Amino acid sequence: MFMKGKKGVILGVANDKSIAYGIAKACAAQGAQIAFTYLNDSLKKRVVPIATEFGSENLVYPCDVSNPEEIKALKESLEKDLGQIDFIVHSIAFAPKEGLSGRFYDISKEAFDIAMDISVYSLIEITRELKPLLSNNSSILTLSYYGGVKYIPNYNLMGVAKAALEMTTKYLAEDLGRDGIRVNAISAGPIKTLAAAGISDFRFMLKWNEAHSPLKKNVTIDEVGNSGMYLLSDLSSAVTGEIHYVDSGFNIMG
Ligand code: 0WD
Repeated sequence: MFMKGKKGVILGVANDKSIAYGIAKACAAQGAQIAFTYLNDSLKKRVVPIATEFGSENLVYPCDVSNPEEIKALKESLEKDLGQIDFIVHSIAFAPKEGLSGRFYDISKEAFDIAMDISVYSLIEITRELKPLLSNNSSILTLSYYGGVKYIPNYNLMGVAKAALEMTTKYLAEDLGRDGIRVNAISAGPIKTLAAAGISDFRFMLKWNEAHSPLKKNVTIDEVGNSGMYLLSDLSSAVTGEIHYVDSGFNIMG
């Protein structure tokens, strides 16, 4: 029971295919108490049954991270219902469709700002707003992708956002280390989820990864979940600012 006695919040469950769901499953199996958020009413219908599955039916809150008021309200609700927390999972990203295909130089400033706001700045804002609730032995986890390090076809604007997210992880790790708060990212291999459906030719990415990774297979949300549990638990008490690849080893290939 590596998460026994630990309480936390997971943002970014859209359905039971979400990476955040895999992380919730692994943390719950190790004894964590988990609060969940949902983006909007149509996703609420999917998130409530998932929260119920983990005994968290009274710990489900709205949070559209593009709305600072909803982040502030989340802090109030968590404080009331959980008091102190020990972990935060930020499994959220969004880029307008125009940023995920076509010529890169055509991206509008509006699309760029939206992608950076929701996929990157939200990690900073959530961390700042929830920091008063974080224990001095806590862990924050976000999700990245290799397209933030190397060119990946069609990943375009999200690649730039992931590069910014990875550096945000490192600067936050330095800043919060003095408070006993660790900040890490998992760079996951491609997985068929709702968010992935927005990326043109995603099936090709899956096939390419499978064929060219050392393990010759794609990763599952359970595998990402297990690694996430490790980074959120005291098993990784000396690990911070890390971008941990859970990608069947794809990133080492030349
Ligand atoms: O191949 C993949 N699926 C990979 C995903 C490989 C490597 C990394 N990732 C990352 C994603 O970029 C993202 O950061 O993992 C994270 C989770 O993505 P996911 O599990 O693949 O996708 P999904 O199940 O769709 O969850 C992402 C959720 C949103 O779902 P939709 O599909 O409705 O956009 O992020 C949430 C939303 O629930 N989200 C928001 N939450 C709060 N406020 C917002 C927002 N404004 N926008 C999106």
